[in-house]
Amino acid sequence: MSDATIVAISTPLGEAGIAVVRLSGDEAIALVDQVFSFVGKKRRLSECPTHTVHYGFIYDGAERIDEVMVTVLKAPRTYTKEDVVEISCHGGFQTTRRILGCLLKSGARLAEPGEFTRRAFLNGRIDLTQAEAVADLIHARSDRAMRMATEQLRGSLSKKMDAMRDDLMGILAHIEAHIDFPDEDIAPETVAQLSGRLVRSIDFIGRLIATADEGRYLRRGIRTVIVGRPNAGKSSLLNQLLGENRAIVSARAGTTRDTIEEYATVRGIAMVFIDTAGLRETEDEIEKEGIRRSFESIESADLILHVVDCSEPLVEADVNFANKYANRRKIVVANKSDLPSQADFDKLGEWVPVSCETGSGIEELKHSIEKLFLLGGVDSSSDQLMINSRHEAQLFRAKIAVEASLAAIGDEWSLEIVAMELRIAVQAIGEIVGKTSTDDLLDRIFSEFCLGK
Ligand SMILES: Nc1nc2c(ncn2[C@@H]2O[C@H](COP(=O)(O)OP(=O)(O)OP(=O)(O)O)[C@@H](O)[C@H]2O)c(=O)[nH]1
Ligand SMILES: [Mg+2]
Repeated sequence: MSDATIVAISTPLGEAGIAVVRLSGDEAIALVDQVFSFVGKKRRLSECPTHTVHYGFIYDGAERIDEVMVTVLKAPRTYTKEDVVEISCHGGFQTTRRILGCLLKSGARLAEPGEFTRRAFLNGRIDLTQAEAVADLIHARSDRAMRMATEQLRGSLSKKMDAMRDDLMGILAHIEAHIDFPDEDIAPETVAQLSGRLVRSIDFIGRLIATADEGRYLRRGIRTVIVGRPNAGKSSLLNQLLGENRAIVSARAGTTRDTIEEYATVRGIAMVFIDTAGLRETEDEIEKEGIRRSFESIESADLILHVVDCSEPLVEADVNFANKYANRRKIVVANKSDLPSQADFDKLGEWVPVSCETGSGIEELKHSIEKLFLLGGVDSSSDQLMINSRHEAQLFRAKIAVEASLAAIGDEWSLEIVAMELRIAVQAIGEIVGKTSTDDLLDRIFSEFCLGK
């Protein structure tokens, strides 16, 4: 199966100026030769030098389908390290589908999502963290997310993993040498020196694990739920933050029944805003379900924007809500600041006065959000490395194993235990870059890619 020549439309389906149909595999050039003809002279793509572009037509039998530019890329200096051909054609549902159809008829197989990148990994051009960075780059919704992905694609995470793995393997070799010659005691200064290296590894792994949260925010966006009592102005706030009239706003309490999710970038940070149904006691079945969904969104949110109407006196329900979620990342939005204020909101925690009617206070609110997630976190200008949840799980395994080997070496337990734990750590770190990987793991990673990548 992996030997087959694969083909896919690599650009989004739809109407566009151009689209690209891409092939990879031993037969890629020969297959395109069957359907492509040069303008004027009789030539074959297989005779053309690598990394060249050619003008001509695609034929389905005798029928001319499209006028195209064909790029010939011969192994190994290609995306997959295999022969690759890219056909730039007119972007349109019909042209791209017909060209794809011709190539399938000639014997190419339709690529699975991420299969081009999977081949780049299997053929050793990139490692797993770099393959993941390709997906991160495609999905990046902010400048910072893009910079992080570019950095990882360049191999900076791989280099750090390899260096740490090498160091642990060096220690392991040392320990194994002593296991092979049990008569010689391991010298105390050697134990001290090896312990020092283990402590440094643990510290380094810990610092990497600490980047997981921010990595998640950058990749998926900060999930921000907008909650509060009916009519507080939640939907008005969503519209203000998005800069468009996305949600229905009305003076009737209980307008929003279902949750509404929208992406936006706030000061370079990718955010997902979720407008919810106002929280209150109700007998209405639909509204009840809406409120259940509001609470569900709160559970999975990274940030809670608790909207209160400052023209009304503070009510018990808002105080209870604030107490219930006191240990969550939360900002109280005191809305309707254009009206005379009735209350003091200090009881609710950190609050920002805002008017969704005039737009005043919105910039201050954005600043508070930025502060909550960036200052005190990782310095945004220096290290762009941020791990993902898969890396995090492996690093946890590695950290526990290195800690166990450190305890064992210190307590002069059997060196066998030290060696066994070190092997677990080396294995866990190796899996991050894909030194060892199962088909299941690869399926999981590459299924998240788009078709044609
Ligand atoms: N004066 C004033 N009115 C506002 C402000 N923000 C919202 N409103 C009004 O308050 C009412 C309710 O606004 P919505 O945004 O629909 O409130 P909501 O919290 O989404 O309400 P539900 O969906 O019913 O829970 C509307 O009549 C808005 O025009 C504000 O800053 N100042
Ligand atoms: Mg609403």
